[in-house]
Amino acid sequence: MKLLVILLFSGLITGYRGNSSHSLPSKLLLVSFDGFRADYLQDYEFPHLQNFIKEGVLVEHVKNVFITKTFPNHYSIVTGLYEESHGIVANSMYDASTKKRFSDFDDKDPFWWNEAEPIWVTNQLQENRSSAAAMWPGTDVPIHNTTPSYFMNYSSSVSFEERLNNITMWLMNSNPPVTFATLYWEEPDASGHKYGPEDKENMYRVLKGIDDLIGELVHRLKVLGLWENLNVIITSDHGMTQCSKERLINLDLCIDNSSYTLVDLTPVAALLPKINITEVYNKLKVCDPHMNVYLKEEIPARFHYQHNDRIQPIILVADEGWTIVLNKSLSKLGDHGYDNSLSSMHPFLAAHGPAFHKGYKQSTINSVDIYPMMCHILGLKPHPNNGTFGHTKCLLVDQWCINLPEAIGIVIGALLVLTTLTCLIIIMQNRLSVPRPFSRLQLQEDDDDPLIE
Ligand SMILES: *[C@@H]1O[C@H](CO)[C@@H](O)[C@H](O)[C@H]1NC(C)=O
Ligand SMILES: *[C@@H]1O[C@H](CO)[C@@H](O)[C@H](O)[C@H]1NC(C)=O
Ligand SMILES: *[C@@H]1O[C@H](CO)[C@@H](O)[C@H](O)[C@H]1NC(C)=O
Ligand SMILES: *[C@@H]1O[C@H](CO)[C@@H](O)[C@H](O)[C@H]1NC(C)=O
Ligand SMILES: *[C@@H]1O[C@H](CO)[C@@H](O)[C@H](O)[C@H]1NC(C)=O
Ligand SMILES: *[C@@H]1O[C@H](CO)[C@@H](O)[C@H](O)[C@H]1NC(C)=O
Ligand SMILES: *[C@@H]1O[C@H](CO)[C@@H](O)[C@H](O)[C@H]1NC(C)=O
Ligand SMILES: CC(=O)N[C@H]1CO[C@H](CO)[C@@H](O)[C@@H]1O
Ligand SMILES: [Zn+2]
Repeated sequence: MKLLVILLFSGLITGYRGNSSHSLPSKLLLVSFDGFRADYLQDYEFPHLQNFIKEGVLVEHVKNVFITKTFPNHYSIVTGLYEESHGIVANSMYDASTKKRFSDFDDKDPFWWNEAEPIWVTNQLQENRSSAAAMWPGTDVPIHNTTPSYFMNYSSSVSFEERLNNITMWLMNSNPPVTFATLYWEEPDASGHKYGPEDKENMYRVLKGIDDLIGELVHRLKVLGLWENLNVIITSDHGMTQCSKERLINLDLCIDNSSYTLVDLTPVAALLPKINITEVYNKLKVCDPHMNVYLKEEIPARFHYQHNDRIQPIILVADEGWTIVLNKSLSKLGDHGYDNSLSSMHPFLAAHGPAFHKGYKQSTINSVDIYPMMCHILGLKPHPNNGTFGHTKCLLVDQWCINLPEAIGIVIGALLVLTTLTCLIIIMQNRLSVPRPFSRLQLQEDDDDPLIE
């Protein structure tokens, strides 16, 4: 009896101690391989990534935000906001009131980033938590006067190994602990631009290289004992589509370049007219059938790309695979930036760790849904955003979720069971009530037929 009490008691204590580790804040590493088009996963082999997915979750298509460029989409992932709401509306921007310019080579003025608060800043405002970044647009800028506690200035010449080494070192040995970390890599975007996604031979080689990096990442996390407890999201900012020298839109053939200031060129051009806007608009409107021309006020609502001073008075949106040029030849065979409803513009998302189910696949989410999911995992209160937490519930172990097909299945199943039961009951009732008249009849027959025998 005494032994039993002791056993029970010690069981309670160890159980309590063991599982109190759940109250430690969970950790999340967010990884982006720039320009990883969703259907590369179907068209090429990724043994390491597929192993990662087998033990985790996959979202096959992430609907990203317009314009489908690098800086705007990376900022939407970490803020949950459309571009018009976070203020990074292009890789090249101009602000008329301050006359400031922004480009991916000149991006360190906090002015551009301060319209939103990225998750690494929010995470650090919580007591005893820090953030770390092995690059990600904005992580080397003091946004709301805060950089991640550990970060690298952007430089494309730092190897993946060094980024991986340093981010894992920061995840292991820091006080207060790093609970949110980012890791960014320039490929397969750079090669996608250079060769075009239809160059299977070169893309095969490049994408095999990406899969090897994912293998290295998982191996490193296992060696360091981080694999089981760290949540890892692998995703991207946008896809890539094939361009061609046969599909050029030459603005110089339509309008004199002195009548506007060009803020951004292709595949979404941003123009600030120097003369009467209507005149510029009318010339561009008839310029080329493979390009939509919008006054700022008439940009389609589905783009969520209108309500910001950094969006210029006229934007031109090229059709998929078309390139807007200024009397020049084509410089790249692949590009992105197009309409975000095109599936070629979509990236994927895979995730692994204690927060995620194992072996679950979902067809789609929006890239703005990633932010509320990450806040949930980290136990942070999200800022107002354009994402929907419910869209990611099926990926998470601590959420109860029924997706639409499942719900329909359950309803149909229940109906089937009910009808079967009803039928059975009716049949049984008939069986139970029918035999009596029968037996009576038989009896009567028996009674009436003694003479036959
Ligand atoms: C923060 O960490 C320090 C040292 O690790 C500890 O003494 C303190 O209690 C922690 N504060 C909270 C609120 O957890
Ligand atoms: C990575 O860490 C090493 C060792 O601490 C350091 O010397 C190096 O500068 C770091 N690299 C970057 C890009 O910060
Ligand atoms: C980043 O660059 C700035 C200016 O060049 C320098 O002052 C700062 O120390 C660098 N930060 C890191 C983390 O390397
Ligand atoms: C286009 O460039 C060529 C030379 O490269 C020049 O001769 C021609 O005038 C230019 N056309 C326009 C419309 O600017
Ligand atoms: C406008 O076009 C002319 C010739 O076509 C060229 O010399 C000039 O650099 C262009 N200006 C701008 C701002 O591109
Ligand atoms: C711009 O031009 C249009 C017609 O070309 C004219 O109706 C309009 O009044 C002009 N607007 C300004 C501000 O000059
Ligand atoms: C996106 O979220 C922001 C912040 O809550 C809000 O101001 C904005 O209106 C939202 N945009 C849309 C299209 O709902
Ligand atoms: C029920 C449960 O999760 N138990 C775990 C509590 O923590 C210990 C030590 O971390 C684990 O070994 C138990 O499996
Ligand atoms: Zn990109």
